[in-house]
Amino acid sequence: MQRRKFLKNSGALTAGMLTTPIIAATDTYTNNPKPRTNVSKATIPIAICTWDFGNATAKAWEVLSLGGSSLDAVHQGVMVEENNLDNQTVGNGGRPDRDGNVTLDACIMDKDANCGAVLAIQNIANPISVARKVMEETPHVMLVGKGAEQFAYEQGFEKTNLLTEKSKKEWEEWKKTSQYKPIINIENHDTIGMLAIDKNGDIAGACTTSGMAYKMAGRVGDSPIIGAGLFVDNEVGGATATGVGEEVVRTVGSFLIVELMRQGKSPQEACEEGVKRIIAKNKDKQDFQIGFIAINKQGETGAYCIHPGFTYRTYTDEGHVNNPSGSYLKS
Ligand code: SD4
Repeated sequence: MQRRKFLKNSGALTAGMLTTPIIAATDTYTNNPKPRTNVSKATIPIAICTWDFGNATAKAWEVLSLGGSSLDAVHQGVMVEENNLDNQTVGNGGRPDRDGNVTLDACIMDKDANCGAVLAIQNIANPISVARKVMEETPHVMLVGKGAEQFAYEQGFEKTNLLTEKSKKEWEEWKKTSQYKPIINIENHDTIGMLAIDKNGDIAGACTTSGMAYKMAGRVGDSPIIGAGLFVDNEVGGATATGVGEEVVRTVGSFLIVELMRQGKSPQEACEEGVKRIIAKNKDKQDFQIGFIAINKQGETGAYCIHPGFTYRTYTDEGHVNNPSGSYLKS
């Protein structure tokens, strides 16, 4: 199995940016808030993302370091991967479904719990931008398929052929031996989920993917589902997921991680518990990959992933915290 990197990229200190402890706001949902104590000094602004996407966090960092909002940071950050034709699991150049159509999923969520999503959209290179338009220009949260595409054209997005020659050739090869069966492919998971806190301490997140390669037409995973692939509560923190979306949807994974943080767990503890709950519900399955990343209001981060065969990976910071393009964690 080719080893993949599961990354936690941290935008961090540069000149003029102070580390300011952010005190968790009082929890308005319970009478017994448990803000974490004894946390290390917060480092904000900060941007983290799944996998090995240093260029994406560098872009997010650029926005944050100029005083931009966490919403703009995650939006522009994940767009780097949507536009990266070498990334065959996100945006333009993504692998198609089993019928040869590239269908994309994305969602975005801001500090005020505004959110927008597009599901199974075709012919649009930047689904995250359409998701943001859904959030900002419509009273809705989700638009799907043809409706999402139509909305995108109305908003001025261009029709783009997303199937690159490379992805087309690979799909044609796949058809020769696959017997046209959707596969739970374990090594084609490079969805980008990104979380950021800006200089005001406000949190936002974004998640975008072409989903599983050669999926059944119409299949949607967790990535565009608020609560599953992404969740932000500006009083507590944010989380986003990568891996087999069906498992994340079943456990409402990102919402779960944020709720665990609300109850007092650190982002790392919350990510680990989220993954372990999924494992516990899948004792008979040994062949899937799930990962979560999280940040809390104080600027602490966490990341946890399992790989096929249930090898747990606890990731440790490699220490590049002063590098805007991020510290990262390896499998
Ligand atoms: C999905 N969660 O569609 C996505 C796949 C993924 O990296 O994470 N790929 O199920």
